Amino acid sequence: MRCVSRRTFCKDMAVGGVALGVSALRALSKEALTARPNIVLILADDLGWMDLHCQGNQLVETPNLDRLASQGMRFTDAYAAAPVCTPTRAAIMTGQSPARLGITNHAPGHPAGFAPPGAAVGEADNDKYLALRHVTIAERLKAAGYATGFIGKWHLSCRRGHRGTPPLETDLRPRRQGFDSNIGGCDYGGPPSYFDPYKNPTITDRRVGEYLPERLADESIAFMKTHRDRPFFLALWNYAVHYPRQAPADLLAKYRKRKGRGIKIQAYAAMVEGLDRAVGRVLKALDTLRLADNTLVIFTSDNGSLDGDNRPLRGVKGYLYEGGIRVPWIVRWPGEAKPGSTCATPIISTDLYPTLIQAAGVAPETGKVLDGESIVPLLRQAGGLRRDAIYFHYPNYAFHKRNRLGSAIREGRFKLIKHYDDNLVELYDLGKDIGERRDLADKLPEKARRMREKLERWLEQSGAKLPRRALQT
Ligand SMILES: [Ca+2]
Repeated sequence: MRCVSRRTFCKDMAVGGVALGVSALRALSKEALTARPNIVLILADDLGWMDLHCQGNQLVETPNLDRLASQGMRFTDAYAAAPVCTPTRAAIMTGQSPARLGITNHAPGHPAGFAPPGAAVGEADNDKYLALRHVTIAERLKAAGYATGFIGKWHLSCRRGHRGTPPLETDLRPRRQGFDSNIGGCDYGGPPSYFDPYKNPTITDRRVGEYLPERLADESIAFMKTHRDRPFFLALWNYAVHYPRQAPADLLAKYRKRKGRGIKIQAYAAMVEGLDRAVGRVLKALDTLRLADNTLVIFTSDNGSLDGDNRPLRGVKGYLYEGGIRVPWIVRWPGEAKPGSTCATPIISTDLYPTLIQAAGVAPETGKVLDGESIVPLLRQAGGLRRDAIYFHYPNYAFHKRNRLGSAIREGRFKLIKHYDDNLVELYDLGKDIGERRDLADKLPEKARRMREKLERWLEQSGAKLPRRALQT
């Protein structure tokens, strides 16, 4: 049951259902004896699975995140809950899937029923913000005594599309969802510029020339200093590496001549290292403040890359192919997660909520359906997960992309994508074909039928909203 290899992962999938009871009990008693860890949850925006050096990118340098991986566990088969921003962020905050939440596209998205010219199906209806009725991970941790700080991009308070009806956008920001403080979090999908002052109403003293990732690092360090004597939960949700593609001059110069596999756009590569540099300062501050040993650090991304070289993965942000949803995911938890280890069990954004609940020793949820599952047993190499599949639902059109509306299931090494325009499926063996080149739906019809039925059952149980027929003929 050790979480080290793909072979082990398949074993986990087969026997995980029987094994959890004992390990969960053991885990709880251990928590009762351990002081509550600080939690630093670092999210990158639009950072792809192949964008980091420790993920195999030979041309991009990310020494700080590489070091973080060497000090903790790197998940090779980690997924964003959605191929775009807002639904993944909602899933992280609630532990519920975008399908169940009814938040399936980036805010503000299109009006319900929207279909690009010639499309066969129109979009499912889609909520454009995270309603206050949801109990968030920040609210749970705050109630348990954590100091809670939000710094960066929120993108869960968008109000456009709900004009004229309450609530106000300002009433949907992080401070109304469990965070004591908020710097940067409002309805912005991305800054107009990373260097110039912009109208983010939560940053009132921006200085010309300041690089936003560095500023967010400064604010994170200040938050940790202020709360160093009590457990804290810091959500550092970077705006980088979302466009516009802007990086410090020295990094732009460094990458200007760099060409080859791993770099599609040089300014983007420079920006990835710019993010790494800023995150490195936050990690260094944890050392300086002597907090690192009792701090759980998680680094991941909200969806696949738009501007990176995603090879060998197929697709980009906005697609249900691996390039749209598979993301880097690193966890450093001294004394709990083995340094330099990797894990190939598929995990997904919705797992963060129950993971943090367990890590903090907070009482488990009652009366709430959680779609995620705690990955603490994987971190401790003490067992597998109960579930045998993870699911995706994207019944919307991404901006600037001609994606097909679909849903997907990953079960073991296989992945099936269902399309709503022609009602057909694609089936891939990711174990042999990570690039999703060989569709096996015709070759393995029985497997395809069974996985399709399982996916459809899950959609029904989740109350997923389905695409409509296109409005135009
Ligand atoms: Ca994003």
